[in-house]
Order: sequence, then C-alpha cells, then structure tokens
Amino acid sequence: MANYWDIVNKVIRQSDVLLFVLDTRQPDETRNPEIERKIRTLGKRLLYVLNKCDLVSKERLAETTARLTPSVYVSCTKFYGATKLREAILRYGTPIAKHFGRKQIYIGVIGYPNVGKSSVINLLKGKGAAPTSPQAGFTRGYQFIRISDRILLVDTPGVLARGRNDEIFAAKIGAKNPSALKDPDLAAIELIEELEGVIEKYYHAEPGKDAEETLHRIAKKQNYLKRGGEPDIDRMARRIIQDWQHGKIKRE
Ligand SMILES: Nc1nc2c(ncn2[C@@H]2O[C@H](COP(=O)(O)OP(=O)(O)OP(=O)(O)O)[C@@H](O)[C@H]2O)c(=O)[nH]1
Ligand SMILES: [Mg+2]
Repeated sequence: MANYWDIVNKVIRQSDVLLFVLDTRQPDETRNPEIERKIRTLGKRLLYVLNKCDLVSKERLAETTARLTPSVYVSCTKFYGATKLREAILRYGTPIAKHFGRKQIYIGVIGYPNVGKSSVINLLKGKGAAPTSPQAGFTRGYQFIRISDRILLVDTPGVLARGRNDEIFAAKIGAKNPSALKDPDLAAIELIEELEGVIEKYYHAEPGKDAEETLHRIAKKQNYLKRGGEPDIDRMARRIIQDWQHGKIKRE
C-alpha cells in the first residue's frame, strides 16, 4: 500500500539533501510549503533545483534565483548545470553527512509531476553512475545510484500529488468528515507522525519503525481486521481521524 505520501516520506527520511525540483517558469506554483517544512523539521537540507531554465528570460531567472535560496538552476534538455548542482550538493550535504558520521551524502529528488524529476536524475547520473547494492539498514525496494565517490542518489523520485495534502489538512482540522476521505490512511499517518507517540499510546499499541507500521499495529491491537485477519487500515484510519476530530485524543 505504498501511496505517494509514504514514498515522499521515505525519500525525505533517507536523504541528507533533498533536491526539490521546480519549474522555473512557475516556481511558486510548484513549491509545497508543508513538505519544505517537513524537510527542515527532520534536519535535512532543502536545495531548490530550478529546472527548465532554458524556458525563461535571463531577468526572470536572476530574480527567481535571488528569491529562492539555496538554489541551482539547470536545464536538463540542454545538459546545463550538472557540475554546479553537484558542487552545491557537496557544499550543503557535507555537514549533514558528517553529523551522521558518514562521508557519503545521500540525496533524493522530489517535486510535482512533469517538473523534470526524472530528467534531473538523468542529468546527475551522467555517464559515471552505477547502481549500488542495497544498503544495510535501509528499507527494501530502494535502489541507490552512485553519482560520485561521495554522492549517492535515491533512485525513486518522490512525486507530490496535487490536492491530496488539502485533504489531509481538511481531515486534521476537522473540515472533512472521515467517511468522505479518499485516503484516510494518509491523514492518519500524518497525525501519527505529527503527534509523536500520542496516537499509538491512546490505542495501547507499540510504535512501529515508521508511522505506516504503527498504523498497522494499532489496527491489530484494536481488532480492526478484515476477513482473513489482515489489519483493516482503512477503517482504523477513519476511526483515528474521527476520534481526533471529536477531541478524544489530546495533544501533550
Ligand atoms: N525545455 C525543457 N524541458 C524539460 C527540461 N527538463 C525536463 N523537460 C521536459 O519536461 C517533461 C517532463 O520531464 P520528466 O523528467 O519526465 O518530469 P518528471 O518530473 O519526472 O515527471 P513525472 O515522472 O511525470 O512526475 C519532459 O517532456 C521533458 O523533456 C528542461 O530543462 N528544459
Ligand atoms: Mg518521472
């Protein structure tokens, strides 16, 4: 049940530096303050990649790069900016990697559809890139690509979805009835993460390795099961949001 939000979260967690790819023609429309905040909260570094810089005037580009920092402008179709981007990754990633006692810098790519995430990955990969074997301690299913001797890239971009976050927000503030949510699990996962231990405690469940697993454990603990014994995530998520909206769950 890997949905977009889980993937974005995993990319953020696994990376030191997040390349937030923007369309330079419409940088503000392709930003996402909520996710940018999340990156900062987790102590990761956000680097705006102003892609498709070939499609704007020099003046507009200068104005945009001055306003959005730190940023690097690139054009994937013109193979422009790869060196500057690698330099910026080293500059911003080195202190974070050091903090975690590593030499290697892990980077991930996120952004809205069509901004050029795959193109940026290819721009960085260039010729010298090679897939790495799965890293111990990382979630299965994530392939890392070696960009240079110091830089490793999470090979799955985090694709942001339009509108979904609004649903999560609406669920959290109680503007939307839980039964009307398309993806109650996303909102529940958000709540579990944000409340840091409060939700699982309320339902007498043990925390999992991430919020998704915690939600599974809560469902099992509360006996929200489908026929066959699988946890019924959907129903449990709606229940959590309902309890939250009804003020049953307090924030410490
Ligand atoms: N002019 C121009 N076009 C670009 C540039 N980078 C990407 N594109 C084009 O933008 C489109 C989307 O690029 P992708 O790399 O597939 O974008 P993406 O973010 O991976 O898209 P999804 O996988 O759909 O989320 C393609 O048609 C690219 O050719 C660029 O620097 N300049
Ligand atoms: Mg793509």
